[in-house]
Amino acid sequence: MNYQNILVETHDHVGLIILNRPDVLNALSDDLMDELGDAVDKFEADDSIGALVVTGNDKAFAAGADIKRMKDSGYMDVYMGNFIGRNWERISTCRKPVIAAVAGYALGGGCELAMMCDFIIAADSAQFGQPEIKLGVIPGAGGTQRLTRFVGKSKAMEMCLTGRMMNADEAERSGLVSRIVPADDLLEDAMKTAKKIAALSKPSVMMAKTAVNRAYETTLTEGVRFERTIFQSLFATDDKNEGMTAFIEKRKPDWNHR
Ligand code: DAK
Repeated sequence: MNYQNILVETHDHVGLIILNRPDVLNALSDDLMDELGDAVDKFEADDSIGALVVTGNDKAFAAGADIKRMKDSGYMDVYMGNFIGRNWERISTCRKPVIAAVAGYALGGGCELAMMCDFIIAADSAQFGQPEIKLGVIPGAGGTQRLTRFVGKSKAMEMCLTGRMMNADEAERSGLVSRIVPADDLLEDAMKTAKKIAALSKPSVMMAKTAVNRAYETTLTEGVRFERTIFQSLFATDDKNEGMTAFIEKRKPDWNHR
Protein backbone atom coordinates (compact mmCIF):
# COMPACT_ATOMS: atom_id res chain seq x y z
CA MET A 1 0.00 0.00 0.00
CA ASN A 2 1.21 3.45 -0.90
CA TYR A 3 0.79 5.69 2.15
CA GLN A 4 -0.61 9.21 1.65
CA ASN A 5 -1.69 9.96 5.22
CA ILE A 6 0.95 8.42 7.44
CA LEU A 7 4.73 8.12 7.49
CA VAL A 8 6.32 4.85 8.49
CA GLU A 9 9.87 4.30 9.72
CA THR A 10 11.85 1.53 11.39
CA HIS A 11 14.49 2.24 14.03
CA ASP A 12 16.33 -0.50 15.94
CA HIS A 13 13.47 -3.03 16.07
CA VAL A 14 10.84 -0.33 16.64
CA GLY A 15 8.15 0.51 14.09
CA LEU A 16 7.28 4.20 14.06
CA ILE A 17 3.98 5.42 12.58
CA ILE A 18 3.55 9.17 12.19
CA LEU A 19 0.03 10.45 11.45
CA ASN A 20 0.55 12.92 8.66
CA ARG A 21 -2.36 15.19 7.73
CA PRO A 22 -0.96 18.36 9.30
CA ASP A 23 -3.32 20.72 7.40
CA VAL A 24 -6.31 19.27 9.25
CA LEU A 25 -4.60 18.53 12.57
CA ASN A 26 -4.30 14.86 11.59
CA ALA A 27 -8.07 14.42 11.34
CA LEU A 28 -8.70 10.71 11.00
CA SER A 29 -10.15 9.77 7.64
CA ASP A 30 -11.12 6.34 6.41
CA ASP A 31 -8.04 6.33 4.17
CA LEU A 32 -5.77 7.19 7.07
CA MET A 33 -7.25 4.44 9.21
CA ASP A 34 -6.82 1.92 6.36
CA GLU A 35 -3.17 2.92 6.06
CA LEU A 36 -2.66 2.75 9.82
CA GLY A 37 -4.18 -0.74 9.85
CA ASP A 38 -1.95 -1.82 7.01
CA ALA A 39 1.17 -0.49 8.76
CA VAL A 40 0.20 -2.30 11.97
CA ASP A 41 -0.34 -5.53 9.99
CA LYS A 42 3.13 -5.23 8.48
CA PHE A 43 4.92 -4.42 11.73
CA GLU A 44 3.08 -7.20 13.50
CA ALA A 45 4.15 -9.70 10.85
CA ASP A 46 7.78 -8.51 10.90
CA ASP A 47 9.82 -10.66 13.32
CA SER A 48 12.47 -7.98 13.64
CA ILE A 49 9.99 -5.53 15.21
CA GLY A 50 9.45 -5.69 18.96
CA ALA A 51 7.34 -2.60 19.64
CA LEU A 52 5.50 0.22 17.87
CA VAL A 53 5.19 3.95 18.46
CA VAL A 54 2.31 6.00 17.07
CA THR A 55 2.64 9.77 17.06
CA GLY A 56 1.45 12.95 15.35
CA ASN A 57 3.09 16.36 15.24
CA ASP A 58 3.70 19.22 17.70
CA LYS A 59 0.23 20.68 17.28
CA ALA A 60 -1.87 17.54 17.14
CA PHE A 61 -1.72 13.83 17.73
CA ALA A 62 -5.13 13.84 16.02
CA ALA A 63 -8.08 16.24 16.37
CA GLY A 64 -10.62 13.49 15.84
CA ALA A 65 -12.46 11.83 13.01
CA ASP A 66 -12.64 13.97 9.89
CA ILE A 67 -15.72 16.15 10.45
CA LYS A 68 -15.74 17.39 6.87
CA ARG A 69 -16.02 13.83 5.60
CA MET A 70 -18.68 12.84 8.17
CA LYS A 71 -20.85 15.91 7.68
CA ASP A 72 -22.91 14.62 4.75
CA SER A 73 -23.21 11.00 5.89
CA GLY A 74 -26.59 9.67 6.96
CA TYR A 75 -27.46 6.77 9.21
CA MET A 76 -27.65 4.19 6.41
CA ASP A 77 -24.30 5.35 5.05
CA VAL A 78 -22.53 4.78 8.34
CA TYR A 79 -24.52 1.68 9.32
CA MET A 80 -24.30 -0.20 6.04
CA GLY A 81 -20.72 0.95 5.42
CA ASN A 82 -19.77 -0.05 8.98
CA PHE A 83 -18.29 3.42 9.26
CA ILE A 84 -15.29 3.47 11.59
CA GLY A 85 -16.15 0.02 13.02
CA ARG A 86 -14.58 -1.39 9.87
CA ASN A 87 -11.02 -0.24 10.42
CA TRP A 88 -10.66 1.70 13.65
CA GLU A 89 -9.98 -0.98 16.21
CA ARG A 90 -6.97 -2.55 14.49
CA ILE A 91 -4.42 -0.94 16.77
CA SER A 92 -6.16 -2.35 19.84
CA THR A 93 -5.69 -5.90 18.53
CA CYS A 94 -1.97 -5.58 17.81
CA ARG A 95 -0.14 -8.29 19.78
CA LYS A 96 3.04 -6.23 20.05
CA PRO A 97 3.24 -3.29 22.47
CA VAL A 98 2.12 0.04 21.02
CA ILE A 99 3.03 3.37 22.64
CA ALA A 100 1.11 6.54 21.81
CA ALA A 101 3.38 9.59 21.90
CA VAL A 102 0.95 12.49 22.19
CA ALA A 103 1.72 16.19 21.72
CA GLY A 104 -0.96 18.83 21.22
CA TYR A 105 -4.55 17.85 20.58
CA ALA A 106 -5.81 14.30 21.07
CA LEU A 107 -9.53 14.87 20.62
CA GLY A 108 -12.51 12.69 19.81
CA GLY A 109 -11.30 9.78 17.69
CA GLY A 110 -7.73 11.00 18.34
CA CYS A 111 -8.15 10.54 22.09
CA GLU A 112 -9.81 7.18 21.42
CA LEU A 113 -6.94 6.10 19.18
CA ALA A 114 -4.38 7.05 21.85
CA MET A 115 -6.37 5.06 24.43
CA MET A 116 -6.35 2.00 22.14
CA CYS A 117 -2.55 1.94 22.45
CA ASP A 118 -0.96 0.16 25.40
CA PHE A 119 0.15 3.33 27.12
CA ILE A 120 0.41 7.02 26.43
CA ILE A 121 3.46 9.19 26.92
CA ALA A 122 2.35 12.82 26.81
CA ALA A 123 4.20 15.97 25.91
CA ASP A 124 3.59 18.86 28.31
CA SER A 125 1.56 20.40 25.46
CA ALA A 126 -0.90 17.52 25.23
CA GLN A 127 -4.65 18.14 25.48
CA PHE A 128 -7.13 15.28 25.66
CA GLY A 129 -10.84 15.51 25.10
CA GLN A 130 -14.06 13.95 23.78
CA PRO A 131 -15.75 16.99 22.22
CA GLU A 132 -18.23 15.03 20.08
CA ILE A 133 -21.15 16.30 22.18
CA LYS A 134 -20.54 19.75 20.68
CA LEU A 135 -21.16 18.26 17.23
CA GLY A 136 -24.45 16.65 18.21
CA VAL A 137 -23.03 13.14 18.57
CA ILE A 138 -21.16 11.09 21.18
CA PRO A 139 -17.81 9.26 21.13
CA GLY A 140 -18.05 6.26 18.83
CA ALA A 141 -14.70 4.48 19.01
CA GLY A 142 -14.63 3.53 22.67
CA GLY A 143 -14.36 6.99 24.27
CA THR A 144 -17.19 6.59 26.75
CA GLN A 145 -15.83 3.18 27.77
CA ARG A 146 -12.05 3.49 27.76
CA LEU A 147 -11.92 7.02 29.17
CA THR A 148 -14.17 5.96 32.05
CA ARG A 149 -11.88 3.04 32.83
CA PHE A 150 -8.81 5.31 32.73
CA VAL A 151 -9.99 8.37 34.65
CA GLY A 152 -13.14 7.22 36.46
CA LYS A 153 -16.79 8.10 35.99
CA SER A 154 -16.83 11.65 37.26
CA LYS A 155 -14.12 13.04 34.99
CA ALA A 156 -15.17 10.94 32.00
CA MET A 157 -18.77 11.99 32.41
CA GLU A 158 -17.85 15.66 32.67
CA MET A 159 -15.60 15.44 29.62
CA CYS A 160 -18.14 13.58 27.50
CA LEU A 161 -21.02 15.81 28.56
CA THR A 162 -19.25 19.16 28.18
CA GLY A 163 -16.39 18.48 25.76
CA ARG A 164 -13.94 19.94 28.27
CA MET A 165 -10.30 19.19 27.49
CA MET A 166 -7.84 17.77 29.99
CA ASN A 167 -4.26 19.03 29.94
CA ALA A 168 -1.19 16.86 30.39
CA ASP A 169 -0.90 17.45 34.14
CA GLU A 170 -4.49 16.46 34.78
CA ALA A 171 -4.13 13.49 32.43
CA GLU A 172 -1.14 12.21 34.38
CA ARG A 173 -2.82 12.81 37.74
CA SER A 174 -5.87 10.90 36.51
CA GLY A 175 -3.97 7.91 35.15
CA LEU A 176 -4.70 8.57 31.49
CA VAL A 177 -1.01 8.88 30.61
CA SER A 178 1.98 7.09 32.06
CA ARG A 179 4.35 10.09 32.01
CA ILE A 180 4.76 13.68 30.85
CA VAL A 181 7.92 14.80 29.07
CA PRO A 182 8.93 18.15 27.56
CA ALA A 183 7.45 18.44 24.06
CA ASP A 184 10.89 18.61 22.47
CA ASP A 185 11.87 15.28 24.01
CA LEU A 186 8.62 13.41 23.30
CA LEU A 187 9.57 11.32 20.30
CA GLU A 188 13.06 10.56 21.54
CA ASP A 189 11.69 9.46 24.89
CA ALA A 190 8.93 7.32 23.37
CA MET A 191 11.38 5.68 20.96
CA LYS A 192 13.85 5.00 23.78
CA THR A 193 11.07 3.38 25.80
CA ALA A 194 9.94 1.31 22.82
CA LYS A 195 13.54 0.21 22.11
CA LYS A 196 13.87 -0.90 25.72
CA ILE A 197 10.77 -3.08 25.30
CA ALA A 198 11.90 -4.35 21.89
CA ALA A 199 15.19 -5.52 23.41
CA LEU A 200 13.39 -7.90 25.78
CA SER A 201 12.19 -11.45 25.20
CA LYS A 202 9.19 -11.22 22.86
CA PRO A 203 7.07 -14.02 24.38
CA SER A 204 7.24 -12.54 27.87
CA VAL A 205 6.52 -9.03 26.57
CA MET A 206 3.50 -10.22 24.60
CA MET A 207 2.20 -12.27 27.49
CA ALA A 208 2.69 -9.38 29.95
CA LYS A 209 0.64 -7.19 27.64
CA THR A 210 -2.09 -9.81 27.41
CA ALA A 211 -2.16 -10.28 31.17
CA VAL A 212 -2.43 -6.55 31.95
CA ASN A 213 -5.18 -6.15 29.36
CA ARG A 214 -7.06 -9.01 30.97
CA ALA A 215 -7.46 -6.81 34.06
CA TYR A 216 -9.94 -4.72 32.09
CA GLU A 217 -12.01 -7.63 30.92
CA THR A 218 -12.52 -9.95 33.85
CA THR A 219 -12.81 -10.24 37.63
CA LEU A 220 -9.79 -10.02 39.92
CA THR A 221 -9.97 -13.72 40.75
CA GLU A 222 -10.12 -14.72 37.09
CA GLY A 223 -7.38 -12.25 36.19
CA VAL A 224 -5.02 -13.54 38.88
CA ARG A 225 -5.69 -17.12 37.77
CA PHE A 226 -5.00 -16.15 34.16
CA GLU A 227 -1.76 -14.41 35.15
CA ARG A 228 -0.58 -17.49 37.07
CA THR A 229 -1.20 -19.76 34.10
CA ILE A 230 0.69 -17.44 31.78
CA PHE A 231 3.51 -17.09 34.32
CA GLN A 232 3.85 -20.85 34.59
CA SER A 233 3.81 -21.26 30.81
CA LEU A 234 6.86 -19.01 30.51
CA PHE A 235 8.83 -21.71 32.35
CA ALA A 236 8.60 -23.69 29.12
CA THR A 237 10.60 -21.07 27.21
CA ASP A 238 14.31 -20.93 26.40
CA ASP A 239 14.21 -17.24 27.27
CA LYS A 240 13.21 -17.90 30.89
CA ASN A 241 16.28 -20.13 31.28
CA GLU A 242 18.47 -17.62 29.49
CA GLY A 243 17.16 -14.63 31.47
CA MET A 244 17.70 -16.25 34.85
CA THR A 245 21.07 -17.78 33.89
CA ALA A 246 22.29 -14.43 32.56
CA PHE A 247 21.33 -12.75 35.83
CA ILE A 248 23.31 -15.29 37.86
CA GLU A 249 26.28 -15.11 35.48
CA LYS A 250 26.14 -11.29 35.64
CA ARG A 251 25.84 -10.82 31.89
CA LYS A 252 23.26 -9.55 29.45
CA PRO A 253 20.72 -12.12 28.26
CA ASP A 254 20.90 -13.27 24.67
CA TRP A 255 17.24 -13.86 23.82
CA ASN A 256 16.15 -16.24 21.09
CA HIS A 257 12.47 -15.34 21.51
CA ARG A 258 11.43 -18.91 22.03
N1 DAK B 1 -11.98 17.14 11.12
C1 DAK B 1 -11.72 17.85 10.00
N2 DAK B 1 -10.96 18.96 9.99
C2 DAK B 1 -10.46 19.38 11.17
C3 DAK B 1 -10.68 18.68 12.38
C4 DAK B 1 -11.50 17.50 12.33
N3 DAK B 1 -11.76 16.75 13.40
N4 DAK B 1 -10.06 19.35 13.37
C5 DAK B 1 -9.44 20.40 12.79
N5 DAK B 1 -9.67 20.43 11.46
C6 DAK B 1 -9.19 21.38 10.48
C7 DAK B 1 -9.91 22.72 10.61
O1 DAK B 1 -11.16 22.68 9.96
C8 DAK B 1 -8.92 23.63 9.95
O2 DAK B 1 -9.03 23.48 8.57
P1 DAK B 1 -9.10 24.77 7.58
O3 DAK B 1 -10.14 25.63 8.14
O4 DAK B 1 -7.70 25.34 7.70
O5 DAK B 1 -9.39 24.18 6.25
C9 DAK B 1 -7.58 23.05 10.37
O6 DAK B 1 -7.83 21.72 10.75
C10 DAK B 1 -6.96 23.77 11.56
O7 DAK B 1 -7.93 23.77 12.59
P2 DAK B 1 -8.37 25.10 13.34
O8 DAK B 1 -8.23 26.30 12.48
O9 DAK B 1 -9.70 24.85 13.93
O10 DAK B 1 -7.25 25.17 14.49
P3 DAK B 1 -7.36 25.85 15.92
O11 DAK B 1 -5.99 25.82 16.47
O12 DAK B 1 -8.07 27.15 15.85
O13 DAK B 1 -8.31 24.87 16.77
C11 DAK B 1 -9.03 22.66 17.56
C12 DAK B 1 -7.86 23.56 17.06
C13 DAK B 1 -8.51 21.24 17.71
C14 DAK B 1 -9.52 23.17 18.93
C15 DAK B 1 -10.20 22.74 16.53
O14 DAK B 1 -9.69 22.46 15.23
C16 DAK B 1 -11.28 21.74 16.80
O15 DAK B 1 -12.13 21.96 17.69
N6 DAK B 1 -11.34 20.68 16.02
C17 DAK B 1 -12.41 19.69 16.07
C18 DAK B 1 -12.24 18.78 17.24
C19 DAK B 1 -13.38 17.80 17.33
O16 DAK B 1 -14.55 18.17 17.47
N7 DAK B 1 -13.03 16.52 17.30
C20 DAK B 1 -14.05 15.45 17.36
C21 DAK B 1 -14.42 15.04 15.97
S1 DAK B 1 -15.72 13.84 15.99
C22 DAK B 1 -17.28 6.47 15.28
C23 DAK B 1 -16.02 6.46 15.86
C24 DAK B 1 -15.34 7.63 16.13
C25 DAK B 1 -15.91 8.85 15.81
C26 DAK B 1 -17.14 8.88 15.21
C27 DAK B 1 -17.82 7.70 14.93
N8 DAK B 1 -18.01 5.28 15.00
C28 DAK B 1 -17.42 3.98 15.42
C29 DAK B 1 -19.24 5.25 14.31
C30 DAK B 1 -15.16 10.03 16.11
C31 DAK B 1 -15.71 11.22 16.02
C32 DAK B 1 -14.90 12.40 16.21
O17 DAK B 1 -13.73 12.35 16.49
